[in-house]
Amino acid sequence: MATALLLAAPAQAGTEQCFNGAACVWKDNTYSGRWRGMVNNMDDYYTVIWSDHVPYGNNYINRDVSSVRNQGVSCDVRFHELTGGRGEWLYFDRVSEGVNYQDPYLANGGGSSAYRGENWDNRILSHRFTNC
Ligand SMILES: [Ca+2]
Ligand SMILES: [Ca+2]
Repeated sequence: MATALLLAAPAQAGTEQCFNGAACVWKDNTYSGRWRGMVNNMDDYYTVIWSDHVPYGNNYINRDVSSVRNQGVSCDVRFHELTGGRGEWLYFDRVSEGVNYQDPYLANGGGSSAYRGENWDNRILSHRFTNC
């Protein structure tokens, strides 16, 4: 029954939440949990709220990112372990390149930088668009 199907449909989730031009981050693995899409460079995730923030508790991304996607249209992105684009980083191409543009599980590394093999779960604190 159509009405029941509509009511049962889950809220938009996963990579469909991400939008063109944005670097997207999720709190949990496999693009789930709280998320944020960002079209500008961000210096400090401790000061950036989740897109679906709720009016209680801690609304900030903090050091909680577990999966990422670069849906940048014209830029690649580097996710950094420290604020202000400092420290080690992971490199993701733009989604149009078809490979290396997202990772559902950062605990086993990801991206294409020299640090890709490290545990990146709950480690990212800033990002920089690059190669635009
Ligand atoms: Ca997390
Ligand atoms: Ca991974």
